[in-house]
Amino acid sequence: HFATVARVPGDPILSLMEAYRLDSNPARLDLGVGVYKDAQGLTPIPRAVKLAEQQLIDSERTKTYVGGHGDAAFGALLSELVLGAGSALLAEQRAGATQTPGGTGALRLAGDFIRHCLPGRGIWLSDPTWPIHETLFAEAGLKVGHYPYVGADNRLDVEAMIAALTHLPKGDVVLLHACCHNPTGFDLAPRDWKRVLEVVKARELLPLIDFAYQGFGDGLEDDAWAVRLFAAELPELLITSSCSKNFGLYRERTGALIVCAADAEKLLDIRSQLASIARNLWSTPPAHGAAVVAQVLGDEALKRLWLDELEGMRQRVASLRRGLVEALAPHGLSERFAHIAEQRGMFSYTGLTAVQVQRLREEFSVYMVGSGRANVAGLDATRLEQLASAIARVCVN
Ligand code: PLP
Ligand code: TYF
Repeated sequence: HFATVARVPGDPILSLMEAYRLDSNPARLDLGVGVYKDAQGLTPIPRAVKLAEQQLIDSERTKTYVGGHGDAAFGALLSELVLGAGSALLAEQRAGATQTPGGTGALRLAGDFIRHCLPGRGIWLSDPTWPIHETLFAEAGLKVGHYPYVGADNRLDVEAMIAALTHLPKGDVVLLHACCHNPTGFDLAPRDWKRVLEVVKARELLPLIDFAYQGFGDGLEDDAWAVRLFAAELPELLITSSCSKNFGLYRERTGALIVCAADAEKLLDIRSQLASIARNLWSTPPAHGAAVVAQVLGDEALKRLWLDELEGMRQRVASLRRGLVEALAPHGLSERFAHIAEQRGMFSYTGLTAVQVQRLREEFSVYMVGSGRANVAGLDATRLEQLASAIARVCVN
């Protein structure tokens, strides 16, 4: 049976983790996979999460299945976090969350929903985007296309993006990154979002907004600005929300697909479809991470603690961005890399070429993705000069 099964390459981003582990150079730097790290290079469990887990151990009475849409308290609290506590959509019961295994599960559920319920619609991704977007929607059977996002000069090209969106087939789905664009770190400004919204309305596009880094850009509320603008201005919207980064729950696979519909009745139709699709994918979602999030968001003190910790992560990355640009100044490179301080979230499209990335790895044990994407959170303040010198070396010759 299995004789014809060939081997395929592993995930290039996750493989970097392994290569880094095997590197014995004490000066090695891991700027590869997109997980937050603290100054010690660890990916910590937030204290609020740990406390919530301890409370759950004591209070949990059953492990029986949760329903197809998952933990209802989690769904309600996460929807508020994303759409805003005073959201009219929530009051009108026009928006609802279906709990999924991480943001990836939410994306796959959205992909299958589009193929089942909106047949013939293509999905359009930014060029570049998170590589899993490319394969996941293709696997879900959708026709995948691209709109320009970052130009050859490694700058956000809003004009090219808008021009391309203007020509998309009416009714197609456009995937947008809510904030902290992966892999580039280049985010749309509010005026750009408003222009995108106008094109979405004119072409009757359906936005699918991937929200994997809420709290890592300009702050928890500011990062939701575009999502809330679209939710207020459009009758229909899909949002995939991930708790992996902002709650540090990566391996607990915690996220949701939030659907905004024209009215409460239509939302129920859509949710019946989502539960039916999810049944064939994972039946019911994993409970633990969602219970933790519900515990944190539902408790004043835990929520305050979590907000502080999240803000600490955000500020650490922002200060590392500024620090790296400063450290590049003595090498005459601060202007060339000024964009690193302007980008948002963990990732930076540095503008380094594949050859330079390879040299950084082979000669300096600095690990980043071949596209020139660096996870800035993998740095620490005492290593900025080391990295700046290495970058200077590969940029000069
Ligand atoms: N979307 C983007 C843009 C991401 O970078 C990630 C990262 O992991 C995800 C979705 C999926 O997150 P999760 O780990 O929650 O599946
Ligand atoms: O882009 C990243 O690094 C994160 C983590 O298959 C990730 O989003 C990378 C690859 C993958 C799953 C998660």
